[in-house]
Amino acid sequence: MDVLSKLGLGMTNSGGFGGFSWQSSGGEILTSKNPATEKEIAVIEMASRNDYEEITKIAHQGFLKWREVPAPVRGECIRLIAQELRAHKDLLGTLVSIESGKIKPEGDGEVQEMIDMADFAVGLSRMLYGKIIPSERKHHRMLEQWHPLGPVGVITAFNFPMAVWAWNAFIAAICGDTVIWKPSHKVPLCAIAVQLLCNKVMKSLGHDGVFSLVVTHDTATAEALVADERLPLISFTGSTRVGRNIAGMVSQRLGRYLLELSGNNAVIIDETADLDLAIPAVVFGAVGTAGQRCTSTRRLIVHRSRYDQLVTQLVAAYKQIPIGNPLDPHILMGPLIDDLAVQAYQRAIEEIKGTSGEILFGGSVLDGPGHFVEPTLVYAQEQSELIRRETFAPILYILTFDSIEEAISLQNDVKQGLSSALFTQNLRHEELFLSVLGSDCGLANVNMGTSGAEIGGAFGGEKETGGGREAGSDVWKYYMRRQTCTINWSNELPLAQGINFTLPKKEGAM
Ligand code: UN1
Repeated sequence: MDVLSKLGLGMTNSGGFGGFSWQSSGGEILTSKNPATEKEIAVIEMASRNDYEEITKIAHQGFLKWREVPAPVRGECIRLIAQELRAHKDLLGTLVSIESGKIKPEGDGEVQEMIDMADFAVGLSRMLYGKIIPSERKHHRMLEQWHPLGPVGVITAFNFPMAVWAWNAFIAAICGDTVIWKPSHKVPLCAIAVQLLCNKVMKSLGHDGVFSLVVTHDTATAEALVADERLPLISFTGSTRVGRNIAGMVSQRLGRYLLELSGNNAVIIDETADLDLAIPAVVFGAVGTAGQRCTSTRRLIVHRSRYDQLVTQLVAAYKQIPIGNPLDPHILMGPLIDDLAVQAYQRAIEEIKGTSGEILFGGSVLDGPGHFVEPTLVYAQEQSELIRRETFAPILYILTFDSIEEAISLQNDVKQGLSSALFTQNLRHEELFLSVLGSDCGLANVNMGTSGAEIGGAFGGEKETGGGREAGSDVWKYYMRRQTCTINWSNELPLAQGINFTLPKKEGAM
C-alpha cells in the first residue's frame, strides 16, 4: 500500500524496536486489520519476552546518556521531530484512519495533537523550574530541583493510537527520561510508523535508546513491563478494570503510576441553553470517533422544559450523519474498532430494550463488511446500572431534570469522573457548576462539549478515571524526581526547629 511504503512500513514489520534497530526475533505474528473493510493491512512480528529484556536494557543505557543532555538541547530534538510530523501529517493521518477507523479529519487532528504536544514540550524544555525556598536558618539556602526519573513505560489504547503516546513521550523526553511504548495490539502500525519517524530524527542527532517500542498482545510480556522495577513510572490509558490491576502491580513495587481510565461524561442542558451551540457539540461528543473517546458524551441531562425541542433537533441531526468509509471526506462516522466492540454495543442495546429505556434513534448493527453500527439515542427514565457503566460505543442516554442542583447531582452520580459540560446562559448556573458544589470531574466545560480538549491543560479525571493528569500544565512533574537541597554556607551548624544538640566538650580541651 502506498501510504505504508511512504511511511517506511512494509507488509511484514517488526514490532520490537530498541534504540536504532529492530529487535524482534521472529516472535508471534499479529495481523493489523482495517476496521472499515475487515481486510488485512499488514503483519507484525511481535516482540517476545526476550526482545522486551533487550529493549529495556537499551532504554536503560539510553537513559544514562540522555539524562546528561541539557534539557533545552533535548527540546531541540523534539522540535526537529515536530518538523517531521508536520511533513508527514497527511500520511500519518491517513494511517490512523485506515487502522483505527477514525474519519480522516480526526486522524489528521490526532497528528496535529502530537505536533502541538511537541511544540509545548520544546517550550517547556526551558522551563523545568525549581523553587528557592527561604530557609529558617541563617546563611542557609534551600531549593527544590528536578531530575530525570528513568525509562518510562507508556501503555496506550487503540482510540488515540499516536497522540496519547506523544502526550507522555515528548514530555518524558524533555525531562530526560527514555520511553518504552506498548501500544494497543489493535493499532500496531500507527505506533511503528511514529517510532520510525522519531528515531530517524534521533539517529541523525546521535541519541540512541530514547524511544523504544514493544508490540505484543502477550499478557506475560505486558505484565513484565508493568512489574519492571527498572521503569519508575508506568503511564496507562485504558479501562478502569485493567487500570486497577496496573495500579496494584505498580504499587506493589512502590513505583509511580499515571492512569487515564474510563469516562462517563455528561452534558447538562439547562432552560436557558443556546441549542445552536449545544446540538453540534453533543453530536460531535457522542458520535465523533464513533463514541470511542474516553471523553465521548454518553449522557445528556436536559431540563424538562427543553426536552421535546432538543430531542426533535437531535433526531433530525442523527438522521443526517453519513456513516461509512472513514477516508471519504463526506463521512462523519466510521466503524467501531472490532467485533468485540460491536458485541458490547449490541449487549447494551439488548439491556435497554429489557428496561424502561426507550430507543429514540438507531440501535442497529449495520451490514458488513466493517464494524459499523448506528449512532443511538435513548431516553432513560432513571440513571440505571447500564447508564453508569462506560460502553465504548455511540450510545447517548438522555435524562431529564427540574433544578440545576438535581442536574449536577445526576452528573456526578457515576463512578467515573473525566469530563463534563454545561450549556447555559445563566451566570449562577455556570458558577455553581464550576464551584466546589459543581462538577466533580477533571474537566469541566461551559458552552462547549465534553471531548476535544486542548493539549495545554492538564488532562485526566477523578474517581475511577484514575486521578492521573497528562499533556499540558505542570504534569511534567510526574516524569521527574524532586530533590530538596539545603546548603549551609555559615560557620555554625544550627538545627531546624531550634533543637539544641551541643556535644559535651572533650575533657582536657581548652
Ligand atoms: C482519549 O480518548 O483517551 O479530549 C483521549 C479529547 C482528546 C483526547 C481524548 N483530545 O477528546
